Amino acid sequence: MNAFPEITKIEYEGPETDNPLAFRWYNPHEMIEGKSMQDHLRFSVVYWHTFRANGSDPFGMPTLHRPWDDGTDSVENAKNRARVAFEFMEKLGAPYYAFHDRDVAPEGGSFSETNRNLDAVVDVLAEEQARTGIKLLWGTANLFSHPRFMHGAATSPNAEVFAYAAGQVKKAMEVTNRLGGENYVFWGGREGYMNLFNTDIKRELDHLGQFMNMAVDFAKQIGFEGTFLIEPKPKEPTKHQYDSDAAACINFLRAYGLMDHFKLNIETNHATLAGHTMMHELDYAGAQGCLGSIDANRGDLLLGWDTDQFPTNIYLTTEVMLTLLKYGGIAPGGVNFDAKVRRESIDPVDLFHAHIGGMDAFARGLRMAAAIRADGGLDEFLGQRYSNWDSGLGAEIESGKHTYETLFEVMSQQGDATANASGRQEFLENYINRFF
Ligand code: XUL
Ligand code: CO
Repeated sequence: MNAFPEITKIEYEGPETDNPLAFRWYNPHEMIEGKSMQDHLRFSVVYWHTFRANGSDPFGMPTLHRPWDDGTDSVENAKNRARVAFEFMEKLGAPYYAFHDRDVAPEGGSFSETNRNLDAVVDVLAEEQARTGIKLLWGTANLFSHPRFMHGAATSPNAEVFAYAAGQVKKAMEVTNRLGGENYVFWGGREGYMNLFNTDIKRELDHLGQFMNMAVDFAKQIGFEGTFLIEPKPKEPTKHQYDSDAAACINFLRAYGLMDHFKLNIETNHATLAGHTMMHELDYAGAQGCLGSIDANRGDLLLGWDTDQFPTNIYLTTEVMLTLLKYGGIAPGGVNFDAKVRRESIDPVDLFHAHIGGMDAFARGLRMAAAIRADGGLDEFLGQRYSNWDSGLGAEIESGKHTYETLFEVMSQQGDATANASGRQEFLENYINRFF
């Protein structure tokens, strides 16, 4: 393959370089906190945006016409595209990729023909993985594009659609397992509702719980040892998705006995659509032991939908990396660029600019987060802020020695709680800015 003849391997050249096709901050083998940047970040390229997005939007036709794509839905074209994808990832130096079943191979005339198409392209993916050493971060099934899923997949009122979806996930899990995928993702594209007058929430959630438990059983059967991930998103395409945010997902996992088998794949633009920050979603998931992987992108403050832009804001990436480091890193998850070039960025080289920018923004965030941690000011402040829980009454409460009655007694004797200390938010914001 030589789809990008003018591009050679993207190398680290350092902050002083003026080469736009080089990394200024991402130096894969440089050690930070005792681990290489490559192992901290575990960058992953997504197949659906980078190799399937055509630039169309609700107002306009495709703008991205790739020279390697013959414009047909043939299996041959899909195989060729797979080889181009690996040339791109190899030149970029991304160690991982992720795909939906329908990104890589075309839908056939029947369930079985679709599966045969998939197997034919997966042969090429396996060959290319072996040739390049690039690995599969996660696989997933597209249970939202085809009209059969208009009312949902696992939450469809049509039992046969549930059955189709189950069969499709079985196949996608087998393929993920064959390719050594380290995780398997469920993003419930149409698992939600548009109108409560036609929806039985309880029955739909029970079906979704049953569907996920079937995945756990099947993983045991085929020896798939990767992590299952649910990807929260509050809306789009449905008005209200059941997996609306980290808290809703974790409640669902607890309710259906899935906490030992699932973690979350947290996406920046989904967090903001849910009215949260990315840092909030990561910290909440981490606190519950559910931080699995991230879909790295950003939205646009002025637009209310999932624009999936590449992350370039180093304040955001610093917050993300601070939180990932706090919970011991992201492996076996990764930093997966669920992001697309804009429809006006029509040249293949724009795919390189986009990914280089995202990787450098995260590498810089990692460096900044490590510097903040090395300085220790935040930890010191937190330790101080909660220190009255370390001894005396606080320690007694934490260890379970007290009840409402004993605490009523304590306050009756004491008369009031001791005075509060300042939260020092402005001081801390200024402190963080010192590192930029
Ligand atoms: C949709 C989204 C998906 C998932 C995988 O908003 O993020 O691409 O990441 O299905
Ligand atoms: Co995503």
